[in-house]
Amino acid sequence: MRTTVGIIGAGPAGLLLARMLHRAGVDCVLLESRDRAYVEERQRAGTLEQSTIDALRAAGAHERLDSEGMFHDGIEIRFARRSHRIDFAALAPGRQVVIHPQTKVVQELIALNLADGVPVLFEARADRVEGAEGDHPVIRFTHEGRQRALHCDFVVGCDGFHGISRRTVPDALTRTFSRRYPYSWLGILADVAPSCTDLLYAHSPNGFALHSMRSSTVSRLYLQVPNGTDPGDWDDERIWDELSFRFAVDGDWKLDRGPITAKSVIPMQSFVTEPMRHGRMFLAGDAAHIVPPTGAKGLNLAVADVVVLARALTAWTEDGSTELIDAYSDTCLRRVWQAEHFSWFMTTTFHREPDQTPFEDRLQLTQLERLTAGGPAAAELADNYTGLPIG
Ligand code: RFL
Ligand code: PHB
Repeated sequence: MRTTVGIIGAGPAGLLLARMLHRAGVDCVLLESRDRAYVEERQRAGTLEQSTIDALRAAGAHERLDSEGMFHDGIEIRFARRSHRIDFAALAPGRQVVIHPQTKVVQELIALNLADGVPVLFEARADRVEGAEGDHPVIRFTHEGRQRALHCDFVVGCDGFHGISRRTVPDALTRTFSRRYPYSWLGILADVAPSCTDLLYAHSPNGFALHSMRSSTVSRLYLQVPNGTDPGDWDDERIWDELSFRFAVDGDWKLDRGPITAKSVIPMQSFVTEPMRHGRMFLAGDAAHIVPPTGAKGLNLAVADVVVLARALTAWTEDGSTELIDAYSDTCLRRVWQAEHFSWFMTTTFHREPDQTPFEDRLQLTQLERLTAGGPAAAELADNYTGLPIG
């Protein structure tokens, strides 16, 4: 099998890249280790920033986004029993975020790619990439029990944090940066109308909580829990009680409860590998970097990477130019580090360290006062949350 661009991984990064390349007339093949149903149902991100909205619209992958997405002009922040709004309309004019589940983005992109005849091979596991240093890289993969080869001009590793692409690069040629946080999130889906209008981020004496949503009848909520927590130790009543405590404000607001339909524990980690290129293999999305979900940046970064890469690969295909390809890693990493910083900042401002001191409590509250006072700190938060332009 032969193609111009061999893409490993049909998450949002791989699927959007395939869509953009196909529309630009660049031939590609997408290999995905899981089956279609698994990929379409995997619960992940919820919030898309302005540049992601723009990218999905430009790629003609916006039908469900525009008809089902819940657009928001702000977020709510709670601490010390008081509620504050970060008003994007005033602080970052013209920029919004939309709550639109990753499952729907992935479903729409799969349908569009298949309808266009883009080869998306499910249950096709890439085993290794060979010859990335030369002009003819090959992806060795297993499909329907057979070993196969995909010969390419370029390989793009969009295979997520646990994929094989990153491991292809010799250790001596990369530098990695990482941080593990001493807490995780317990995430739930519940059949109940959201009790908030905007996304709600809460700092409390018991740690962080987040109220998000999936529709007008389904809520998505998260609680900070210690690493190693077993979701089985948290029955529904205990989860709702703890969420109610962490969101509590003075006044008559209350958290509505409903049946919990899914429960999982999510670790928190920051990670970056540099550079995001090895010869003719590029890394994009979670394969190259991950962020703790507090800043809602992971999927947005994945989209920004592939927008930059699609442009570069299209230019190469059209006239052989390598300027954009050569700039890919540096262009993306500038934006990646901005998002890494923002995600770390949001995480450490809202979460409680296991051995947190009263002094650190006061520092967090002081930071939150600054963020919600409407001045430059609020403007910076709005700017980062709604997302930087794609370079
Ligand atoms: P993905 O989505 O992990 O897709 C990688 C794909 O590669 C496949 N694969 C392979 N295929 C073939 N051969 C192999 N050897 C392979 N190895 C792996 C996998 O099966 C998979 O299909 O990476 P991608 O495309 O880079 O997308 C990244 C996003 O999924 C991720 O950053 C976000 O979900 C992060 N995230 C959020 N991002 C946001 O922008 N906004 C949010 O609100 C947000 N909330 C979240 C999140 C992530 C969360 N979790 C569960 C980590 C909330 C949560 C709870
Ligand atoms: C979500 O809706 O899943 C979500 C929203 C905002 C975040 C993280 C997750 O920061």
